[in-house]
Amino acid sequence: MRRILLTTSLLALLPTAAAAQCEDFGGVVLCSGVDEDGFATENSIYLEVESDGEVRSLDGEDALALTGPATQVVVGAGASVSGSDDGIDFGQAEDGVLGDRLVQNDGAISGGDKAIDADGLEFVTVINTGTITSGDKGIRVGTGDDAYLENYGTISAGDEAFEAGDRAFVFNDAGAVIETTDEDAIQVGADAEILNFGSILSGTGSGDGIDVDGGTIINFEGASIVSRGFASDPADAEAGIDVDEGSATLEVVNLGLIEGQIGILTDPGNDGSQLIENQATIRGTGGIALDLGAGEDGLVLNTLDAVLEGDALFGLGDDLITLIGDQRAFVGSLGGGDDFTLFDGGTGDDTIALDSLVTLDDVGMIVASSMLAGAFELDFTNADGSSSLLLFTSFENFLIGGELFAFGDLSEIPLPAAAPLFAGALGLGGMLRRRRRKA
Ligand SMILES: [Ca+2]
Ligand SMILES: [Ca+2]
Ligand SMILES: [Ca+2]
Ligand SMILES: [Ca+2]
Repeated sequence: MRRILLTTSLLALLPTAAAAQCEDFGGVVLCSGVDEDGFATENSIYLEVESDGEVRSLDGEDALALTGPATQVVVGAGASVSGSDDGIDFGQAEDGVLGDRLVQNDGAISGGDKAIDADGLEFVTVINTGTITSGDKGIRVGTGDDAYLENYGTISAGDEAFEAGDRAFVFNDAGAVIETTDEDAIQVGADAEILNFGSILSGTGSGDGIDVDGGTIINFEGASIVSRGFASDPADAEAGIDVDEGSATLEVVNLGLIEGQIGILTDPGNDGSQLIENQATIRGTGGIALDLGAGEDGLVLNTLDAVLEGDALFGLGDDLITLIGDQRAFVGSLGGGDDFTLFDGGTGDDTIALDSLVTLDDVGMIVASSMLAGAFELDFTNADGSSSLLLFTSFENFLIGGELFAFGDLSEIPLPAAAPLFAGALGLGGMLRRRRRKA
C-alpha cells in the first residue's frame, strides 16, 4: 500500500453526501461542503475531503481524529482540513495505536498545534502537492520508523516541519519548500534517505536545516538546505545539516547549497563516519564549513565547482580528503581577502589524496604557512596547468600518484611529536622541487 498514490476518487461510486458533514458509508467517509465540528472514528477508513470540502473543528479539537488501523486520507485540490488543535490526529503509538497511515494532500491541511500528528506510528506516508501549515510541528511521526514523505508543495511549521524516526524517506521536489519558523526543518533518525531538489529551511531563531543520525542525503543542483539562524555564542551554532550523537554513517552528496552558521556539524558524542562529496557550495557563515568530529570521516572535493566557505575540521579518527579533478587556486575556498579554508585533520592518522593526474613532479615541498601561524601549505600543479595551494594542519599522509608519502617526506619541517621522518630513507629530497609561490 505504501508509496502508491491514491488517484481514484470513490465519489463517483457512492451517493452524494448532501449534508455538510463527513459521512461514513461503511468504511468510506466522504466530506463535502463545510463540516464545522470535525470527524472522529476508531475504525479503519478511507476518508476523502471532496474538492469543495472544508473540515474544521471546534475549539481545542482535532479536525480529523482517526485512530483506526490502516487509515487513508485524501484531501482534494481546493479542499481544506483545518484543526483548532491538530488538522489530522492519528493517535499515538504509546496508546496502542497502530501505524500504516497514508495522507495524500492536494489541498490544505492546517493545525493550531500539529498539522498531521502520528506520534510514534510506523509506516506513515504523506504525499503533499498542496500546503501543510501548523503552529507547532508540521508532520509529527516522533520516533516512529519507516516514515515516507513526498513533497511537491509547501510544508510550513512553527516547530519541526517533519519529524520521524529511523529509515525515514523524504523526497522534496524542485520548487517545493519544507520550512519552519523555529527549530529544525527536518528531524529524523538513522538510515534516513533524503533527496532534495527544493528548499529545506530551518527556523530563523534556532534549528538546523536537517537534523539526522545517519543515512544518505543528496542535495541536487539548485537545491538548498539552510539553517537561517545565527547564535551570538558559537557554542549554540546551528547547522545546515546537524548529526546527532551516535555511531551511524552519514553520506552527503552536495550539488546545491548547504549553509548554516556551521555548514555540516557533528554533535559531541558522535563517533560515526560522515562521508561528504561536495560538487557545489557548503557555507559556514560562522567560519566553519565542516566539523566532522570523531570517527573516520571523508571529504571529496570534486572539481573547481567544489567550494567550502569556512574551515574543515576532521577531529578524532583517521580521516581522508580526496581531490578529484582540477582544484581551485586556494583548495576548496573562494580565496578572496582572508577567506582561505583551513583543512584540520585533528587527532589521528589523516590523509590527503591528490587527484590521480597530479604526480610528485607537480608537487612542491610543504612549507610553514605565511598566512596562518601553525598551519602548512602544500602547492601543486593541476592537470590543466593551473596551480593550487592547500592550507592544512594535522594531516600526516599524502597520496600522490598512487604512492603514500609521510609529511616528513615532503617537508624539512619536523612535525611536533611526529614519528621519525623518512625523507632521507626514501631519497625523495632531491626529487622534490620547490615551486614558485603565488603572490
Ligand atoms: Ca574524524
Ligand atoms: Ca565523524
Ligand atoms: Ca583526524
Ligand atoms: Ca592528524
